[in-house]
Amino acid sequence: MIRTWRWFGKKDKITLAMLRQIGVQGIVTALHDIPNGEVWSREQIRDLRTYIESYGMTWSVVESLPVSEAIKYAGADRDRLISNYIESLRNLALEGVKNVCYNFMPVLDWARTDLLHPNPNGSSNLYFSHAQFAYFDIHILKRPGAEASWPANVLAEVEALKAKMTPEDEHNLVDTIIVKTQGFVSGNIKEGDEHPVELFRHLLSLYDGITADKLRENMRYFLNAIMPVCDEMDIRVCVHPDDPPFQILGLPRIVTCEADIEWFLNAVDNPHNCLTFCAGSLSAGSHNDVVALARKFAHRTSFVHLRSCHIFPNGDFTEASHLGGRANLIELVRIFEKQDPTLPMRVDHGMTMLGDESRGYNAGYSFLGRMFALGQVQGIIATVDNELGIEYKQPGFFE
Ligand code: DNO
Repeated sequence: MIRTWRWFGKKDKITLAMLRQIGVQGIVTALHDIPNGEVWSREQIRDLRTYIESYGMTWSVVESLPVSEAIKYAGADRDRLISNYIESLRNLALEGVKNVCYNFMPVLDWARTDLLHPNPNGSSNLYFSHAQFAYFDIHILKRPGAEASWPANVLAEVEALKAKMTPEDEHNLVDTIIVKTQGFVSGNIKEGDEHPVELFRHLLSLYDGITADKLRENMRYFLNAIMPVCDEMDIRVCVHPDDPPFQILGLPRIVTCEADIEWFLNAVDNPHNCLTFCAGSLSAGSHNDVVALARKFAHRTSFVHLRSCHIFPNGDFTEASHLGGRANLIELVRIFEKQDPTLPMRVDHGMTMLGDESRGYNAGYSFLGRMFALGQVQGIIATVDNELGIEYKQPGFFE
């Protein structure tokens, strides 16, 4: 697999010169400054592409070309937004960038409740607590019907939390769930937005009456509309699974399991309609056998995220070591390397360690923690390549 790295553009504190030293071959990025729904011009794309190439790397994958909410809930201007999307895809392809990740999660992209959950070894990882999330849902967001949507054991934990949550804890929980995890992935709410909770409530209301089936129809409509440009320009678009892969906040989520993946691949049965195989997101659901999913869907995967989760008995999950957890990265590398050794792969998230915490990196996107994980994954790839008789080259060394 091609070793890639999610990089947030020229303002990223982690520079391309740094990435070159640690074996990164390809870059995963987006035009983060362009507002959601606007066209990415050819010039802007070229500028970033040539900058990446000046460091001897290529722009391997776009993550993400965001799908506007109105496309997901079928708002009045969805056709205009889809035409803009098509134009951006064409401009990307004209500049040679032909692998494009997106997601179809309504309102909230990925969800976590703690960004610095301590590990026994003194580092920290991201964490999702059902009770904390339910507390946010019931007592902060005050979503109608929220209480009825949580099981009794979680409600009991929420009651216990109620006795000890301070206003500061509540502020941090809001910041974690709807601000810090969202803004930098082109989410709806950014640092500095006023009244994030009110804004969030408004966004949720846009989905009143949108069932999972309606959302599926809207995804099919979107995919059918973009396939012609993908066919013409040979662009692979790859949906990112929902993270976590279960329903939250009463919103439908439709890329969570084997049946869901099968549905969207068959609904628009075109080799350009692909999957981002995010082992981390999929492994956060106890219903998913990640290795079995990889075996089944490797042929329609155009981008791989390597990460692994550990699920606790109460359903909470944390991000595990890249060599541990439920995902079995060693077997995944075997499957994907056999499928196509040129598939772009990025190490997803990593421990926050050895000072990462004070450097202001985006949540989950530490430098030392991800570098550590990339070192581990490069070792797996080199070993698997040796098993398979594929030549492995570590870039950046005299041969
Ligand atoms: C978080 C990521 C997601 C993902 C996007 C893809 O770290 O897993 O934000 O990149 O949803 O569109």
